[in-house]
Amino acid sequence: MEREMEWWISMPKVELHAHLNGSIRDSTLLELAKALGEKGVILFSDVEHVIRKNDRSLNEVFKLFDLIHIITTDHTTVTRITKEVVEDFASENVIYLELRTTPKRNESIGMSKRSYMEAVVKGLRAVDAVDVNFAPHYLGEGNDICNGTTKKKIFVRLLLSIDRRETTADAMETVKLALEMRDQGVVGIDLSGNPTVGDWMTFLPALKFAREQGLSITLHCGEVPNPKEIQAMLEFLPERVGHACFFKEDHWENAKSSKIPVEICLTSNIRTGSISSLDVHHFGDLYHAKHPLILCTDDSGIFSTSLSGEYILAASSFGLGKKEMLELGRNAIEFIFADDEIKRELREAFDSAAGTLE
Ligand code: 6MZ
Repeated sequence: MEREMEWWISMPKVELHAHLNGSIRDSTLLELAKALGEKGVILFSDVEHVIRKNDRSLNEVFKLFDLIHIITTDHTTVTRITKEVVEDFASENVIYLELRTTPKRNESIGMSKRSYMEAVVKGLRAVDAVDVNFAPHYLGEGNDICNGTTKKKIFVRLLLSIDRRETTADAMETVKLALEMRDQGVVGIDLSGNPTVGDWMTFLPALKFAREQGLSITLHCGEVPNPKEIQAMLEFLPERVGHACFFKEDHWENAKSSKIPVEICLTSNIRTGSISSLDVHHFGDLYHAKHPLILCTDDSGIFSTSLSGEYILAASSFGLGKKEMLELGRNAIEFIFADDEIKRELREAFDSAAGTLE
């Protein structure tokens, strides 16, 4: 059993839908909450049970995010959690990670969207357990030797998220920041946040501008039933969509004919109740239709999962073997927002893993 688990952990993987503040280690979150409790900023006992709770509705998830943001939004903590999140993904052999986060402004502590993102990049630089390639002109340490063994390597690219509570001007500021930070590994824009809040049209000008300037775009789409919004989002032709839980027949026809890749987050969809059970999850239909899809964690901290765990869950729920899962993982390379040179390196890693299966 343990050896079986080891195989899934050692399998190379590509993670394309992971929110920074949703991927924090429980132990770190509790430690930070305790410290703020001692300072009297929050009441630790109120927070502890919320953090430890496992089953939560979509609305409860967003209440928890508000709490997490109080706990984590200072420069030092943002740097720390970024470092830890990258280390955690690398430790389960994620070889390419597109990490997304919402740049935040908090004037009371001198934080701007830019300084928030600088703290994130500082976190990427702070990782030393693995070799992190995070920028296009990265001069890697390549075969750096650590304790006599070659260091593991992970490619990390960043997506800047627009929160659905934001204004058009906020969204535009995020897109401009993304453009300015392209040389630090920013490759795209994500639209996320509570799907019951905000109007898609608010963000359209900023998203159009991002596209004109060459950034790739992924949208949280159909996480709640909202047929008109889903239709409008699909017409925008994003490079990828996340979730797609409440697509109707005509949405699927549209998404399939445009071949829009779907980021699938099984545990998240079940925990938030967006999908009632795995046997009716759209993964099955999409997989058999050979529609482009990518298995992702969404919020590994909040939902107590890992990417290896998501692969095991998909394999056991949909009757797929290791060979098929490795192929599924390899296909994800085609939908990353980074350049062809990286794709080539990633393919090589998958092909050598496939070689050990035969
Ligand atoms: C929509 C989500 C999400 O950006 O502060 N986020 N948005 N649906 C989801 N499904 C469960 N999970 C996370 O990370 C946390 C933020 O990511 C978005 C929300 O806006 C949340 O506040 P960052 O690093």
